[in-house]
Amino acid sequence: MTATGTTLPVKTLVKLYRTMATIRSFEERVHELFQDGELPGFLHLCSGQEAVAAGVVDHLRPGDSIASNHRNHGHALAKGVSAQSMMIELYGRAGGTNEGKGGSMHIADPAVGHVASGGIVGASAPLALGPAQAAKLDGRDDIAVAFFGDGGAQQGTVLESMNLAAVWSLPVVFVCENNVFGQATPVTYASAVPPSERAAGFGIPAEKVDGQDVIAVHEAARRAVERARSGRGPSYLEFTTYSYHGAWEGEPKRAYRLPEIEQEFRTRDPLVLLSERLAADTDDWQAVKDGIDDEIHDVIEEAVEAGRSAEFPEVSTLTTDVYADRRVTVDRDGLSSY
Ligand SMILES: Cc1ncc(C[n+]2csc(CCOP(=O)(O)OP(=O)(O)O)c2C)c(N)n1
Repeated sequence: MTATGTTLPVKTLVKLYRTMATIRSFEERVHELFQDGELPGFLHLCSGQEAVAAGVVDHLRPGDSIASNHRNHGHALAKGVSAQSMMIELYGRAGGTNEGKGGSMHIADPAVGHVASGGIVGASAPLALGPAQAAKLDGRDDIAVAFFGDGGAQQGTVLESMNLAAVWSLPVVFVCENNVFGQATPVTYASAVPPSERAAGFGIPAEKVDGQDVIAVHEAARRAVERARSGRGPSYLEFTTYSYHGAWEGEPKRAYRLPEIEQEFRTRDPLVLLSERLAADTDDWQAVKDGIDDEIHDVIEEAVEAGRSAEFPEVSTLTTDVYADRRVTVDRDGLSSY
């Protein structure tokens, strides 16, 4: 059955709902745990932005790669990183995606094609070029996606990557999540033109799309992914969206976030929009939705229990799997001097 006004089958919409609801549940639970003082670290939640992760990543295959930024939980969950291994990582425990040594901002799992995330704003773009170039050199039709924000879009690294991707005709999709602010700076204060308009300067096709509407995201992403996969080079997608929890957890003042801007996005919440659509197109959506929500609730609670009960990493593992200066020695108290 095809949903009204789109070529997407209902089963695809239900899958997109499941992905978005998983991300929302994960993020809202992380928010509570941080408020309760249970989770350490620096957390950037993506509640409100779920449609971008779900709609883009739905087109990707296991061999495709993503590189993400500090607001990375949604991208990782959509790409198939397990909620449990992510939650263990947020608790800083062994068995997490990065063995408890990376924390929220560094979640990655190359086994499912999530090559890297990080707190260096604008770093995802050059990181995505690596797997894209490798795929091209190997003659594979795998592609890579770089996720970055409207702040990241201003970075030279992103612009240089766009240029190189165009020169080498790499299979990359640049995805700018324009959530209005880069920390407290409105995008209109930081960017001379909407970020996607710069793509024309590199000969890269671009679209600016409603990031609250997962169907619109999905359709734009399909065009960009097909272009990359068929060897026609990079594309740039700018999705307008909003972060409900602001820039980071524990951010002291959010007065810069005008209620009317927030309200505009909240009234067009991506999960609500899709849910209304499914209710109109199917007879039993409420029952299906309740079942999905219950399953997700259990998955997230199991992940929290796994995080709580996992052990902290052994001190002896402190310098494994990380770039470490050979002159640093480790003793029982942690790092000793050079
Ligand atoms: C290279 C670099 N410059 C500055 C920062 C500080 N910083 C952290 S998050 C952030 C804003 C990022 O905004 P955006 O890319 O729009 O992502 P958002 O947080 O809005 O999702 C900045 C400037 C950083 N981490 N890295």
